[in-house]
Amino acid sequence: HAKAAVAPARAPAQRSLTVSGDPVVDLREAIRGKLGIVLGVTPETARPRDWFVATALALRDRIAETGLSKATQIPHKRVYYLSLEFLIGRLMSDALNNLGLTETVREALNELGIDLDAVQEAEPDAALGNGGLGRLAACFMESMASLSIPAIGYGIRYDHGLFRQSFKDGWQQEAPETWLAEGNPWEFARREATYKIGFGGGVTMSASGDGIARRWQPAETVLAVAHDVPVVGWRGKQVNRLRLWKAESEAPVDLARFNGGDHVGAVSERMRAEAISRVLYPSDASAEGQELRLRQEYFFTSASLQDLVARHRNERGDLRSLPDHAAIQLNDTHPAIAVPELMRILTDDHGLSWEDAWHVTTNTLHYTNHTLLPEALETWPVELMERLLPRHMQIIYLINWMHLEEQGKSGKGDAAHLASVSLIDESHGRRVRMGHLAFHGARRVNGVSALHTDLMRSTVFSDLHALDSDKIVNKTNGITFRRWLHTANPGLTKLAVEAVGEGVLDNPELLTGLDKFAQDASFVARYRAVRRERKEALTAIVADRTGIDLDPDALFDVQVKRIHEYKRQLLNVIETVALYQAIKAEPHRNWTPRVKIFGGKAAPSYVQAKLIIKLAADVARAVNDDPEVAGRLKVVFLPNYSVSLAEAIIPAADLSEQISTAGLEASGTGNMKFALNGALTVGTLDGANIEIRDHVGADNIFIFGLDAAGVIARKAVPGYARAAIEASPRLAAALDMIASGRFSPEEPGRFRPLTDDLRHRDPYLLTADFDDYWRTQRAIDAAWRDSTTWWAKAIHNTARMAWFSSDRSMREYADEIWRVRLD
Ligand code: GL9
Repeated sequence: HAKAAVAPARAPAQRSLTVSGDPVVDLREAIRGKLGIVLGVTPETARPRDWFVATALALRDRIAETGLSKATQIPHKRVYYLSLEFLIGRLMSDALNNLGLTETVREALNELGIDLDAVQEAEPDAALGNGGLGRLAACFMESMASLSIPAIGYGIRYDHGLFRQSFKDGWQQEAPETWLAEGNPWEFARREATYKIGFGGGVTMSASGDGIARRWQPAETVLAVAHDVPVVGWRGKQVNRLRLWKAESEAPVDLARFNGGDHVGAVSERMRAEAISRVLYPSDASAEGQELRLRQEYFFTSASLQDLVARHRNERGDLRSLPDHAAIQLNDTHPAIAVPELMRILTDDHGLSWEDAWHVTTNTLHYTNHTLLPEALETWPVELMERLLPRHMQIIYLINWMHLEEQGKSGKGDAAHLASVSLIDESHGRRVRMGHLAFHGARRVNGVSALHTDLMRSTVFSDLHALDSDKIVNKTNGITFRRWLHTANPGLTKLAVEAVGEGVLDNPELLTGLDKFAQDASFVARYRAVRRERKEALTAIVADRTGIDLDPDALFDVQVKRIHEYKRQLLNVIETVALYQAIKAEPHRNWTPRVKIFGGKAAPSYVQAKLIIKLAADVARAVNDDPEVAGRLKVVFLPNYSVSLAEAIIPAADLSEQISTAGLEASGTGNMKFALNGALTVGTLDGANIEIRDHVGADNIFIFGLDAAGVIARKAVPGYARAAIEASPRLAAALDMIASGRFSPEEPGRFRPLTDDLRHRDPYLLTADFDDYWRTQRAIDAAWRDSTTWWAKAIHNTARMAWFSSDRSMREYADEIWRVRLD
């Protein structure tokens, strides 16, 4: 699909890369040169993949030139964003858009007979994350570069990102993802930045001055080798880096074993080392507690801290000034081992006193919590920590002892309080609570929406919060408009520029100027035409990937996100079944034609989530094959949801499903992307939905169901699920139809685990919210038929979403958490 110019058409001439004085000619020749000299192919034999690599390399030269001109200046303070996940997706559209080179490169490729869109399609997604948490880290990196905040993101260079999803008879199949199979043209390998990461072994003690020096003697060492991916800010002003660590072995082959004939054993140590950066764990919002995961967490945290400590020593010398020049953000608890690791580096390796080291640590580290789901709160068995990280376990014990002593001194030494604030959970075997550790070691702790932050204060962290009520702050999530408006929806961006001026590209607050066009017939017509074009493009993708034909005139009702019980895709499927029954009962009523679009991956071990996908697929088959509902209802499950697919789906959506059980979705960020692109939201009062309602206005969003307090109250009522089903004949009928095997005639009992669970437990309160959801959906049907009102609401959504820019989030972090000055 067309990616029109929204940025300045041509970039200013570049210094040493300027040869002819004409940027199109220079880029054309640069690309041709990369093709021949680097890839060794001719334009005639080059595959789309070769064109992508050649174009990326030509762009990388230009990015490196911008980045290097700044590299000599030492910034006053840097932000270090530590994250086990960066769901960055494709990088070419970001680079082109932010450098203002989209049209220049399009022309350059055109002159070579090549279409830029096809080249962009050849780029694999860098899926180094599972979902919202990893995508947030990617948006934040882009915004920091755009705001010229000096920042380095630290993570793992996984050989295999999130698995590829396909379907076999409606069941999810997982295949390895291979984004690195042909190398990564964006990255720079930095072997000079290689660090040793220890595991296991023991701790030796020796007399030292007036005390005892402890030193960790690891049994095993793995190398962490830096690979830098440039992150270009808007208008190319600043280039930051994402530094991803690759695990390597010190001894690539054991020659003695090899010569002795043990050819496989000779490389076993290497395999064990390299396993650390081999694959992304595909679990989301659940902690699986495997040893390899702890090894990954410590590996990237230690490498990152060693790297930033070395940089600080080079630039400033004294480590006691680290908090003045570095702010470290821990993205969830995955890097929480940073607390004892920084203490270890500062005391054992660099000789700081415990007091000085604790001061440095607790003034440099900050922690973001992304979920309160109990199954997602990381804890590690003390026994495993002692075996893998013996020195860290000692340090944690000492931190905890001092922390609990402090409680005693301030008169809060009762056992229940101590058990609640302790870094060690003694109730389920002995386990280290990583959330408590991160909380205690951080200067600021933040939640990701107003509601979520309030719940942090009142539930999981309430006792720790009471000890220091300034520590928890809210930082509502955001999304980068460069990707989620400018490049995903160039038509809407062009329309906005024409209506309110070019300045909207730099200052999204100007979007509010669109409000006054909400009733303007010619503007509305163009806004609708943009949506129509995106819906046609999505219709083509759906036909290509599923063989299902959609009608672009129907209401496109979309739920795309990880499949999880608390996100309640099942509620949407049950409503679909109820609608199917209603249409069949009264086929001649004036039904609003709807297309229900689902997308998302289930963790491979999450049995219930996979069964929900299968139900959606089976319902889709029955509905789509039934001539009686043709033209009124279609159901699609789009395989292999990804960042690049999201960029095609979101601008084509009319309705955005954000229907989690209130209190359980910490924020959501997909909700923001849809509303910005003008989809109306049907949602619960959960996460950032509440703040979206506050910004777009209650008349421009469809809110239903229990709020967070209502959820807690309802769960206290015995037999609440059974009562709700008895009170709702429509819900009962839909559940009966699913339970009867109507959608799975070859295996009638297939969905009983789902329906039985709803009847007897329903922990996510689908039954409580069903009737209100149904009513709201029917109100949405009516609203769609009143098209003047519908499109006015849509335009109000686009106009009022500016606050959800991740630039706003990053400014708030910079001011209130990191204390870095912005120019
Ligand atoms: C999440 C929350 O569930 C989301 O509500 C939130 O928007 C994001 C970003 O703050 O973080 N926490 C979490 O563990 N995930 C989130 O999406 N899960 C994944 O990333 C898969």
